[in-house]
Amino acid sequence: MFDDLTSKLDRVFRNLRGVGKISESNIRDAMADVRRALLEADVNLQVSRDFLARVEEKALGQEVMKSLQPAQLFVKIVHDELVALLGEKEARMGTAKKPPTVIMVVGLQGSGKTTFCAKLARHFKAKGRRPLLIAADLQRPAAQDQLQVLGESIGVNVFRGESKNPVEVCEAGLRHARKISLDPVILDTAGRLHVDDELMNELDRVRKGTEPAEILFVADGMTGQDAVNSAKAFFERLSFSGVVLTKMDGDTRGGAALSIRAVTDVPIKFMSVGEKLDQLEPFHPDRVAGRILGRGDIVTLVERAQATLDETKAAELEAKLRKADFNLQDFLDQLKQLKKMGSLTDLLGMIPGMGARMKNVQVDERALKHTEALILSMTPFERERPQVLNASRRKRIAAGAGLSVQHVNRMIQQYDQMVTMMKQLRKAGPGQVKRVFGR
Ligand SMILES: Nc1nc2c(ncn2[C@@H]2O[C@H](COP(=O)(O)OP(=O)(O)OP(=O)(O)O)[C@@H](O)[C@H]2O)c(=O)[nH]1
Ligand SMILES: [Mg+2]
Repeated sequence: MFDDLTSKLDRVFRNLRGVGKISESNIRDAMADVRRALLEADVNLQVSRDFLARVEEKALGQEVMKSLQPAQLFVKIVHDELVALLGEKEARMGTAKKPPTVIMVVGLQGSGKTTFCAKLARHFKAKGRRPLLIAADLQRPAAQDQLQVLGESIGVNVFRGESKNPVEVCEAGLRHARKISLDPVILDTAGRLHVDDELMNELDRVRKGTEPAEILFVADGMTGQDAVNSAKAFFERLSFSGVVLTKMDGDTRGGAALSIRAVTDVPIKFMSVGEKLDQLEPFHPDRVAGRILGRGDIVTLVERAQATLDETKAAELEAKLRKADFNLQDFLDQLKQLKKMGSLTDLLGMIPGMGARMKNVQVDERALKHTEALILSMTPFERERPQVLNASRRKRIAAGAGLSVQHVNRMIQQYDQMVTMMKQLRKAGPGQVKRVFGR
């Protein structure tokens, strides 16, 4: 997802880090590079202009140049503005005052409506609800069968009407849902290649007949600005309440994701990331921004560091997190620093590449004390060069700390794992993000 954009932005930030002392012209160069990256990602021109203006205002206003970590602060400004662009907070789904809640799904042909309807039904079913899918696409002969097959695969009822009129099918389906208490009711409507009056009139009639609490517009994330244009056209006729971005698993440049919210002012509610029915995610603007920046959630990590440690310590921590060749003394220091900031497992989860790997690594208080005792019983030489720790040295260290050789071995193993992950963090580029998030 966003691989290309991610690597371009990464290059901008790296360049900025590379210059010794940052000047206003460095910032302006960086802005120009960000601008190019956004345009190449097919972000709407006006959206991109407004975005850059806000970043520039903050970057020059917040005295990025005078800060201890100018490049880092610049990244944070870009991140915050990306989050704002993507919609700030996670948007909730509307519910009807009186059940069932009707969710009408609309969009262009092939955008992924039917697949999304099934995913959404699965999502609600997993939460203990009893959804009903209504096959209201009567345009294509196979459309109802497609929904039926998907519904059966997830054990969700699919309503197919006798009528040839989608409005009547929806109304009959709704009566059926009321009778046997199914909720929510998801309407899979027909798509067209282009927005036309016939389609819009039909959708409008369905809307009047079912009074949906939510109308979700499904936009093909692969199509960039085209998705934005069709969203605009749909919105004018059918003021929908939420956007769904599909095919975000593909090689999407990011244009649709970054522009659609700003252009329509409607929140993005879900993101589809594959053809399988469990590949649906509620849309979290902050996490998506983190992914675009190829950083897992390291921004939160740095913020937390800033809140807990002083600025110099935070800078040290950042540098060390990015440095793969740190020794056992650093290892101990980091464990102690990190401990101050909150649960270690939680923190490690924010580092790209760490979360999944650290699952089985126990970093509890007691282990921390052991680690400290073991490292203190080493000579400075051994702390600098853990590779010299042969059997007899390990035995001596264990005895010195009042622990067993197994403790030493386990500690070294953890250290090695951490070094490996630090290396991953260092090269955390787009490929990495893809691997970490599995898409
Ligand atoms: N890779 C990927 N493919 C998807 C995703 N969502 C849907 N698709 C595929 O896109 C194609 C079209 O999906 P449909 O759900 O049939 O789209 P639709 O909007 O209902 O199409 P019409 O009913 O013809 O208008 C199918 O081959 C889906 O498997 C996604 O998130 N990722
Ligand atoms: Mg369909």
